[in-house]
Amino acid sequence: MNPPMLKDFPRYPLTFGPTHIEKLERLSAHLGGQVELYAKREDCNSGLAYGGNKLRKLEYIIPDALASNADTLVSIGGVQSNHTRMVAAVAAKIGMKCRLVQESWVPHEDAVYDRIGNIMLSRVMGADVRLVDDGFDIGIRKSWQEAIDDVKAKGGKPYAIPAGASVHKFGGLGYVGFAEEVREQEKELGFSFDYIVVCTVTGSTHAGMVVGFAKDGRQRKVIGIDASGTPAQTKAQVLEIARNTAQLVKLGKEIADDDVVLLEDYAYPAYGVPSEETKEAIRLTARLEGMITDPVYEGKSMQGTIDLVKKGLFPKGSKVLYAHLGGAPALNGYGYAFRNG
Ligand code: 5PA
Repeated sequence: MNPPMLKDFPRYPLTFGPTHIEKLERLSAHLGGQVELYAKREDCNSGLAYGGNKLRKLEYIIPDALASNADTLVSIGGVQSNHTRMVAAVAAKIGMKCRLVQESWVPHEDAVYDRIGNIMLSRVMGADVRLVDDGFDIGIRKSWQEAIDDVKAKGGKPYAIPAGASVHKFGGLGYVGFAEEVREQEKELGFSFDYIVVCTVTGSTHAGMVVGFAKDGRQRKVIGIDASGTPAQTKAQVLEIARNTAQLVKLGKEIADDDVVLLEDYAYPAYGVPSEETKEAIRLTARLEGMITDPVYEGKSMQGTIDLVKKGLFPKGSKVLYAHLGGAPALNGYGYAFRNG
């Protein structure tokens, strides 16, 4: 059943159901034990090609795709995009074709970067994968428009899904549902989370959470960790999606500029390129918790989480929920960086 805020929207189930919340006991203790860290495992949310945050969003987009009588899902991302892998999986599951534009968003060289991990999975699932030489940009892209036109020219019926499923009219709904789900789980746990940490790039994950948590006044407790390296554009996109989504779900409250908290300190040196500190955060989380994060997104938000605990940003006794949004397949593209562990 849909949560109350989403009762008016059709949902096509792609996930197992509510995602598990687990305490990161050893990581919390390692960081001094003053703050309790928990992870909500969006990375294990489905049997579709390793799952991840895009499935929550696509659950509210696919009914529209089916109603449009399309036969081809068309989407876009970087070479190691998790989002395009998820679109390929969903297309396979619902029996549609899939056309993917994979741009050169990441200044990263690894001999097999375009052969393994996410892009390999998309190819295995039968997507028509096209590599394009354009650089990083979270906005609407010419290459994507051209792919849509090309599908049409060849007699197909495209259904267009933008980068990260974010600036789609229903792109923010899935993570409104996340907030509603957390509220239900908090009743069972017997406590509420003081902060929620989320990795932010194309914006609809963060935006949906802002709207969902605005219902109980916690939107500023959602701490976005920018991994785009273009935080002004990302913040503007989060705000726009949050405002559109608030209208759609009839939130009945305005979303203020300051409701979007986006920390810019962890995206360096560039989108898709891990810093030494990001790599350290990935190793630490893997060695203390057996939990795998990636160099593009979740490793950066984990680095941010660890740094904020160390700096004392979270008051003593705080309960912090780290949203683990998936992305581990991309780790394969960084074999050289982790060649010694
Ligand atoms: C992505 C996105 P948003 O794009 O909704 O802000 O989510 C950021 C994010 N964590 C966080 C993981 C594992 C992600 O994959 N990935 C994009 C992709 O193409 O994969 C949209 C950029």
